[in-house]
Amino acid sequence: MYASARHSLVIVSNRLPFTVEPRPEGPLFTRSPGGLVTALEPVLSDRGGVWIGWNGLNTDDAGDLAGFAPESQSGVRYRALPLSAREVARYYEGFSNRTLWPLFHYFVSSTRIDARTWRTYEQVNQRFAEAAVQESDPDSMIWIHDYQLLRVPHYLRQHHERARIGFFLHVPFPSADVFRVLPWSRAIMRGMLGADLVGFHVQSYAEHFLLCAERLLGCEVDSKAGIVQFEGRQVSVQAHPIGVDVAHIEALASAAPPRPDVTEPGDGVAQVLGVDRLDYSKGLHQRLLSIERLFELHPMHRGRVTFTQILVPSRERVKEYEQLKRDIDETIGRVNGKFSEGGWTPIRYMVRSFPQDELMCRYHQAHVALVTPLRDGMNLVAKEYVAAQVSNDGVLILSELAGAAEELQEALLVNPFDVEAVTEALHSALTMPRDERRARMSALRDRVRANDVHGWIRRFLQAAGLAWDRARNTDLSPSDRVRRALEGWLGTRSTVAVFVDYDGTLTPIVDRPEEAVLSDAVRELLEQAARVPYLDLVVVSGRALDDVRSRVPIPGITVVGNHGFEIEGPGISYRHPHVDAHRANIERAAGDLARIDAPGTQVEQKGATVAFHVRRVDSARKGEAVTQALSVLRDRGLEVMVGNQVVEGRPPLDWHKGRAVLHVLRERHGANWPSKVRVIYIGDDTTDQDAFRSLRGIGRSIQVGRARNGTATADFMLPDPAAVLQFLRWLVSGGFVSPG
Ligand code: GDG
Repeated sequence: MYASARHSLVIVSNRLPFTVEPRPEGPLFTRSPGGLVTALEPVLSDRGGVWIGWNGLNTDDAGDLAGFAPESQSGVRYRALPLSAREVARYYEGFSNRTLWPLFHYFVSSTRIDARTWRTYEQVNQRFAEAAVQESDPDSMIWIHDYQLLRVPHYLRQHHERARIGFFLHVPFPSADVFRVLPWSRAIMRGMLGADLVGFHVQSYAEHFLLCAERLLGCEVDSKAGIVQFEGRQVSVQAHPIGVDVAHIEALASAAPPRPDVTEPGDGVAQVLGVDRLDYSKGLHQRLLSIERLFELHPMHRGRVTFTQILVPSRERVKEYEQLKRDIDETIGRVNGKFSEGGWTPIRYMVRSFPQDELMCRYHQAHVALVTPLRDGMNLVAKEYVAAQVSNDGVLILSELAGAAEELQEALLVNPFDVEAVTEALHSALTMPRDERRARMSALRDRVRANDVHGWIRRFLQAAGLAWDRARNTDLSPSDRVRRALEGWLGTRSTVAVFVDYDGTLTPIVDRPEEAVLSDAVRELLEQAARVPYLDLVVVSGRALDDVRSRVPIPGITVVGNHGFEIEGPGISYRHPHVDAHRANIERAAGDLARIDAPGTQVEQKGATVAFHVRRVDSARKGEAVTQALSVLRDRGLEVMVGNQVVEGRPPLDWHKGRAVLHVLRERHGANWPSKVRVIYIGDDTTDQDAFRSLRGIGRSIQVGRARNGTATADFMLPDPAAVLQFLRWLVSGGFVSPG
């Protein structure tokens, strides 16, 4: 039935698809209604496999029953993961529902930050992963669902590097600035990135996630392709909007009695319907205020419109939900008290669950559906209402902050916080001509039909299989390799000192040295780096100090110029004590070099040192020009360095970039800096090799591009400045800081 049917399927979700009630005659299992369950079970039975989850009881109250699941039915096995009362309180009610749920729905101020609940969440996620390992074979496809299990992919990957893992988030993934409020945001990113495919309802959630991978972990990200390079694998990140079981809903709705037409005055009472889990994200309070405003601003609807709200109780042990229920009771009482007349009550209110056929019948009967969550991953009620409009009638009012709004553009889209706008949308819906209703609804129905829940499952599993193939077929990118090698080492000190060369490392090599300017991306990153407390950033160059300063005008960054003879930065102002004694000699050498007769040469007088550039000299004459320069510099008693398209003369003092680096470290962090600081030096030039040598064993060095003399003295290699940028981005992101 499904394309990737050859591998057995393991579904891992917080809840199993049934409730259990202890009864004296034995436990009573009641299957949960809902399209996802009915759509997944045939796939499970077809492929063979198991569904792992919690059965809703806890071991303290229910003992062994908390680990109980019904016997296998039609080839589907369930495995119940028993949780203690304390685990339920901390993992489920705590971290899942008091931390992740509000944060992911942008209720930042209601988000609890509690390290104890996080620890339990970790432990329970680990147990889910262990159960999945036990229930799967090496080829199984493991599909993990939702925000309660964000760390499970990581634990599974740790156990089995080649496991096939898909993860789907049913709630929104918030923007990076909101997500990083969570002290464990990086651990959660690593958790989700354990999967081969990370799926979201809509593109904007996928985009938020990709940005977080880049910002928080410093991963290389291809946003267009939806690929994150993570620990040597390519993780696919995609939008897979969930659908509903359209055919089933249509069948139930078609069996319902026809809906009365109420377009003309005196036709009867128009029905407006709301169906939600009792949750503060669903915008219930604002919705009730919109109903109240409707009867105030448009009295023509009094006696002619009834709003029915169905509320399914949920998370009753979480305090915020009790308060919400009280507020709703109060508001409904007030509105009904204000407007009820004769036999008419404006708001009808039912707090309980209905059988699915009855619910679909109510959808069908409703002239208008009011779906106004303040934030919602998708919102299935909107799609179910559309599917139930078998006569292509009915008007959907939908929050633009629900994921469903991305697909259901023909609905009346509203901002759910704008009470009067919702009121006006209601008025338009109730007075909308039939032609417009039909035009909108038939377009919506086409959309909902094209992506039903069966298609969703098929596409997700196919995409997860492809993502697994892709993840396996890649080599590590160079900067990933370096990161992986340094990750553990970096995480063990509180400060990281990063020395980075300028030309050829931060900027690509150009023909004229004065044209080497920082790109906006590098400059922004360095500015960011300068603000990161654990980073000590130092730019090192053979250029004169003032020259480097003017190219890197970023306060807080230390600059080493003239191959180390000049240093300036917070708390340091250094000039080699003997350098001035050689100044006149350097000037004379510069004069001699200027007289070398070869078009394209360029002499750079840098005060403490002098450089003779030959990049633009015709290749036939280059060798001769270099030989002449070498003899001029030697005649002047200077130490000579041959770099990339450049010959340099400097005072014959035992001083170089390596010694300058050690000087900076001692000045800044004290003589025992190696016990406090991790040091990385990144450079492309021959002169950088002095620093590589000085740091051997006490720091790590990275050669950019091929080493000029062919001997690699650095610990690692990066191909070019673009890879350096990626690597620095990762350092700035703190991606190596250990989780927890
Ligand atoms: C999460 C995300 C995302 C409601 N009352 C009854 C009943 N229901 C069913 C509805 C619908 C489901 O419950 C509610 O689904 P939603 O999508 O509206 O919301 P959440 O529960 O918050 O679900 C959400 C969803 O996951 C799927 O990915 O869309 O954004 O928050 O199917 O029909 N069903 C029955 N009786 C009721 O009284 N039988």
